[in-house]
Amino acid sequence: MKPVKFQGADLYPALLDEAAQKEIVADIRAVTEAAPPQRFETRRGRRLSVAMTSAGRVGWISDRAGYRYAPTRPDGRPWPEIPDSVLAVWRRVVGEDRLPDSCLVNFYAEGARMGLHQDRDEGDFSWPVVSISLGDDALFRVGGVERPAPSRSVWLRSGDVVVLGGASRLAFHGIDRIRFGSSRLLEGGGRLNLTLRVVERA
Ligand SMILES: O=C(O)CCC(=O)C(=O)O
Ligand SMILES: [Mn+2]
Repeated sequence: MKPVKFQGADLYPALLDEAAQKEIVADIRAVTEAAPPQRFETRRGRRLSVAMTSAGRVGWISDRAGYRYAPTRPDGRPWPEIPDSVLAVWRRVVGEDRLPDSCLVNFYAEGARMGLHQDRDEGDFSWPVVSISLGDDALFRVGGVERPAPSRSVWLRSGDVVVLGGASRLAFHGIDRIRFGSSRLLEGGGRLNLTLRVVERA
C-alpha cells in the first residue's frame, strides 16, 4: 500500500483490517495485564492524561526525576515482549533490517490528550517511529521540525498507521483530542495507540 503524505509524515489509512486490529488488541491486553498502564507524573508533578505502559527491551517512564527510557518497569520487573502481531506492522511499513526495541502503549480515556512534542530520546534517528491507532478517532496534529512551524491536524481512525521518518522523524506532533465512543473496537471505548521505536543505537 502506498502511503499518503501528511505534513511530511507517511499516513497509511486503514492499513489494518478489523481482524488484524482485534488480534493486536488481544495481544496488547496480555501486555497490559502483565504491566498495567499508569498515568505517569512529570518532573513538575503533573499527571499525564494518557495512561502508559511499554513492551520491549526498554520502556518509557516518567517521574519527578524526569522522563526516560528504562530497562525495567517502575516495580523493577522487565517489560513484556513486543507481540508478533505488532512487529508485523513494522515489517510491513519499515522492513526486516532492524526491528523496534520499544513499543509504547498509550491509552486515551475520555478527555485525554497529548501536547505537541518531538520524539527525540532515541539513540538513532535514522529509524522511523511507527504509530498504530486503535479504537476511537483521534485528532493528530503535525508541525515541522522547529516548534514555530505551522501545524495541521488530521483525524486518525482505528487501523490507521503513521510513520514519522526521514525529514519528519523529528517533527512536532500531538493528539488534540479523541472522539470518545466513536469506535466499538475497545470494550468501554477509548483509544489505544502503539508507538514503535528503535531506542538503542546499533
Ligand atoms: O497517540 C498518538 O497517536 C501519538 C503518541 C505519541 O506521539 C507518543 O507517544 O510519543
Ligand atoms: Mn510522540
